[in-house]
Amino acid sequence: MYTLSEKKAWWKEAVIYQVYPRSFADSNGDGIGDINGITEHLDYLEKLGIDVIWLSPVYKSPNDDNGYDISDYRDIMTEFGTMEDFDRMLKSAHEHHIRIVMDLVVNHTSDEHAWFVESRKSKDNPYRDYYIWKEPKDGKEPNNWQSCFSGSAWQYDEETGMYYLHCFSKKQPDLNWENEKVRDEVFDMMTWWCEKGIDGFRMDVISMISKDPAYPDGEVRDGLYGDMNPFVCNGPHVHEYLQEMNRRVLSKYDIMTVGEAAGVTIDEAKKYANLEGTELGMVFHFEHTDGTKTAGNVIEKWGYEHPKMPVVREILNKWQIELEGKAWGSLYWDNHDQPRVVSRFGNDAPEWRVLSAKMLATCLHMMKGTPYIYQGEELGMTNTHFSSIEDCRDIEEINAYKQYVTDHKMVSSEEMLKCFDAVARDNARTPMQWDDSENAGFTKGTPWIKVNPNYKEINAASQTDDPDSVFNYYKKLIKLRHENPIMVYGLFKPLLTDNDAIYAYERELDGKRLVVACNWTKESRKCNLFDETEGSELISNYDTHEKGILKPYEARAVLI
Ligand code: TEU
Ligand code: CA
Repeated sequence: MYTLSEKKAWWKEAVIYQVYPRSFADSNGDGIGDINGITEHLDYLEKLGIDVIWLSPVYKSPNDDNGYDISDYRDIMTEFGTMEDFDRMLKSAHEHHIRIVMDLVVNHTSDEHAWFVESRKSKDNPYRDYYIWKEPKDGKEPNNWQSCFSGSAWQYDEETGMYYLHCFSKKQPDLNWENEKVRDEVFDMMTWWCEKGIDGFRMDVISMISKDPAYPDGEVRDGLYGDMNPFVCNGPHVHEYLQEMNRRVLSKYDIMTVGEAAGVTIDEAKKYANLEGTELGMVFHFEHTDGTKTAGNVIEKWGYEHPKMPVVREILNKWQIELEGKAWGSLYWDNHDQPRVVSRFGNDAPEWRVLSAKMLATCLHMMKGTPYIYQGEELGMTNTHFSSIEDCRDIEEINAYKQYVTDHKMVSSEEMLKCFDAVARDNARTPMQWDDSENAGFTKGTPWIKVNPNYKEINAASQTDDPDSVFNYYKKLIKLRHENPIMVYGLFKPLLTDNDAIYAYERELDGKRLVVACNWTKESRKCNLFDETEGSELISNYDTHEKGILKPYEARAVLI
């Protein structure tokens, strides 16, 4: 019999809700979401029942990458408000029994950060070694690495005739973590936020803070640049640095941490999120999201083929099984870098949207780990349509379009936009759909990015009081997690792994079994997992069931 094996922790029992402030709620009519907009909607989040908000970056930033390029870690982005607004939000969130987790972006800063402004001035500037500078090789870039946002990962700087590394945009120079002064600065800054009373950190690309010191060329996949990932992800000192961070900062506070671990393997995850707690609480992996994008791609990471359920299932089951007893996992479908789950893995046609959104929610929330909900996911918000590059706001899309369509003519505009409709990050960044008034109630001004035209059908106002809404289904899932330790701590066992339509598994704890089955297709399928005479149903997206059958997109969870 399986009994509790993990140490209990509040963040293992919590459900986390990600807010992307720019697109959440605009309180002053400038078209940009802001901190007061979040404060005004805490009642909504309390009603949903979430425990924690993960706040995408709100720090001072020139917004080359919507705040993931920070110019001052101890100040608030002008468009989002002031530190007083932040303090008020934090206090009010705590009064609503909601904790606040900050996004910690310390793989890189903005090129407008005071450290970088100094660093680029001269080779002997005291801040020079805060960043990664290399001499040209044969008059060119030090190696062939492609940045995550297209083009070379190296930027030549006239001032000193050297290149600096930027794994993301050229306005996001990478910090040099080998320099202990950098680590001191980062740990001081983290302590400053902890002292303010925040409840944790989501650490942006934390798996990338230690680079292979040889800086070798990478494999060329698109005919233009090389793949840097093997040399920047899970580098030689990353665990050492995180253990130091843990000793010096994290272990002193009752906070939660989640590392965004691009390129993480299961073996690496077991170290980052080890149950002894010497590094981080948990990590995000990308195998079921970015990892399933590669099938039949148009170019590099861009494609539009829908991943098949058995592929997704195999990945998720493998992570469930292998982390057991070794590390705590995180569960997510969506975030601000991913397309909308109902469009990607479900079916966003009007007749199936609600059913498939609920099915996917069931499938994820009944697994082992801490679940994350991305703003609008609880409404079944969908991908949008990009009719031209003018509709796009994300630097990743804009740069990729320039590289592959405009400059190198490797892909047609139609083909690229088709990829964007399927996987672009802006799908997640269209404004939150609050009601059916103009601009979905997001702003009284002109929104910084187009509102998804389906806001009249899909919005919070029409769902909060409708017992059959996606919103109330998520609310129920969250409540169930709070009431049923088996959902949090139960052992995961896969079921029906040969079935091409049904994703099924069970959880086990203290002699009880929780059986979960989800039909990922729009056809009825045979399923003999449930004996109608035994157990009690925790949740389903159908009111009535047919014996031996799962109806289209039907999901059931039964406690036996
Ligand atoms: O994302 C890291 C990352 O790997 C992303 O590039 C993501 O997987 C990719 O865009 C999907 O195609 C983090 C942040 O979440 C992202 O918003 C930032 O742009 C990036 O780091 C740089 O800070
Ligand atoms: Ca605003």
